[in-house]
Amino acid sequence: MSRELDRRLSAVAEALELGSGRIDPELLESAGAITRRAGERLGLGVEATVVALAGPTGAGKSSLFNAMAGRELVAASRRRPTTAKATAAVWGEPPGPLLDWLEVPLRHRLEGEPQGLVLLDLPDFDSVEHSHRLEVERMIRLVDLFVWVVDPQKYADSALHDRYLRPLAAYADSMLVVLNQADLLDASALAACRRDLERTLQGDGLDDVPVLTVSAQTGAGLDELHRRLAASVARREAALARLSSDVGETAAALRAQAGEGKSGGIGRAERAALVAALADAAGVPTVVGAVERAHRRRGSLATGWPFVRWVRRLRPDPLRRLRLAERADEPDTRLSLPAPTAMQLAQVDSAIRTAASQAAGELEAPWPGVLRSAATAHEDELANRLERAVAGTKLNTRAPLWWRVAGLAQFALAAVAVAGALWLLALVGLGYLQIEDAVPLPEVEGFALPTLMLVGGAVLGLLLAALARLINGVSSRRRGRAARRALHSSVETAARELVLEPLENELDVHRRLREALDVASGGRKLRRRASSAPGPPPRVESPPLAARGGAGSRAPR
Ligand SMILES: Nc1nc2c(ncn2[C@@H]2O[C@H](COP(=O)(O)OP(=O)(O)OP(=O)(O)O)[C@@H](O)[C@H]2O)c(=O)[nH]1
Ligand SMILES: [Mg+2]
Repeated sequence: MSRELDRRLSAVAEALELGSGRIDPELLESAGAITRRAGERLGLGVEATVVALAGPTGAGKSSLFNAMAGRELVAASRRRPTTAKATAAVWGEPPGPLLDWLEVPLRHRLEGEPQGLVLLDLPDFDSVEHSHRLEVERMIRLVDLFVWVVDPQKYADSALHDRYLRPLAAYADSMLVVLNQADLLDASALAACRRDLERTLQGDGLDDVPVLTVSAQTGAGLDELHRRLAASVARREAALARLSSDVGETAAALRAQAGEGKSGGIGRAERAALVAALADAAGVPTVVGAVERAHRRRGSLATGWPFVRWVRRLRPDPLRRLRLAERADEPDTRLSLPAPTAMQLAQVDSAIRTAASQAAGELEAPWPGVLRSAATAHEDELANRLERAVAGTKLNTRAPLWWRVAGLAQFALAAVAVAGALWLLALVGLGYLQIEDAVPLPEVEGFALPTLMLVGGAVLGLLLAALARLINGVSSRRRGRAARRALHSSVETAARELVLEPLENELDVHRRLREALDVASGGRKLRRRASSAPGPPPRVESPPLAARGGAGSRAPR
């Protein structure tokens, strides 16, 4: 049982770590305090069982304490309130460290059975003395068994039921209710009183808690109380049962924050929409356009008709203008892509939020918010990261081999045309000198060779340029598509690192948190919740259990 409790405590510790920064910090803090205390109590061993006598003033706690001890250890009187400090009666060797941990300085050692019982006489919780109440609530967090001592007048006291019993319903296994001063009633009145008390306890969600009727004055019923306490001490399970309830309640409170709904996931559509929005904002369409135009421009410079190439040269290279050309030399130069528009930024934001809410699925608060913050945590870095993604993408700007061949052919055809032109010019000069007949004029199929050279060179050059232009048009689009694919994959990597992985990480945290809390609750929660009807569900953060005073101000859910 102790090993099982250890396992559940580790699970709570893991849950606290996972929940840190995600779920209600106040809840985490009180859960941390409860588990720390549980670890401490477990570390002090279960050889001793700490039983506290708690109840309203004048119920007879001190009288009962003395009666159990068989000696007048503490003062019991008509003065209200009487007891101000907790006192311990210890049967057998006093467990020093445990009593130190309980911070009980007043200790009495008793001989006899049951060895290992540490009985505490507590102050009242309902007197004018605020310190009494604080002391009671401090002890309630620490002891292994509560014996609630009531009397025929005060058994239905609302402070007792509202502030203590009902909120502690999860600790039913660690409780006993003693109706003291039984000697003041006759048998039928006592039975009626007891029935009424039991009904009230049922309303508190404490149906299974044993009720004993005793008289500290006459000693009636004390044997039964003694027997029960002795049995509990002998089993050495009271501390573990109490701690188990602590851990179960803590786990249930934390589990409520992990929600019941199923988380979603990040589907292909959200991923694609996100990448598309990011690519758009990163200027991918601009770059793709530049790749296409640069290819056409370079192609026409390499293969176009040589006599008009200079026109192309007048316009700048689109890739160079974006500072995307020759990136290998200076990979860190800033690109000069246009900044994203407000519309593009809004689309990125909306795509991120859609992905986050898709990931959240049916999860309840705080998880949609947690996921949204995770997804948007790196929004500031996005612009830079996207620019680097674009700049770092390898774009194919190599000149195809055929450009060289076509370029040489264009050069040759231009040379032929120029030669033809010069020849014709020379003929004109000779004609002017009236000696053209001195040089024979070769003809081909009836056409003069120089004319043929000029016209043929020019026409073939233009045809070649037109054909090359056609081919370059097709391949520029192909290069554009390849560039888009490469850029999208770079943008997707950035999206994964800055948006999707943080989201997946949170989903993983949530899954592990639930698993840890399922281990931590150890199956107790469901059983108890089911049986505690018709009363309200136990308040986990009830004042006596909260780690700090004032924690009762928080709504339980
Ligand atoms: N008749 C009768 N009187 C009792 C019994 N138990 C206690 N008393 C009396 O009730 C009065 C209060 O008893 P205490 O033991 O001081 O009560 P307490 O619960 O310790 O009170 P605080 O210390 O003020 O919280 C005393 O006068 C007791 O004598 C009982 O069983 N029968
Ligand atoms: Mg007392």
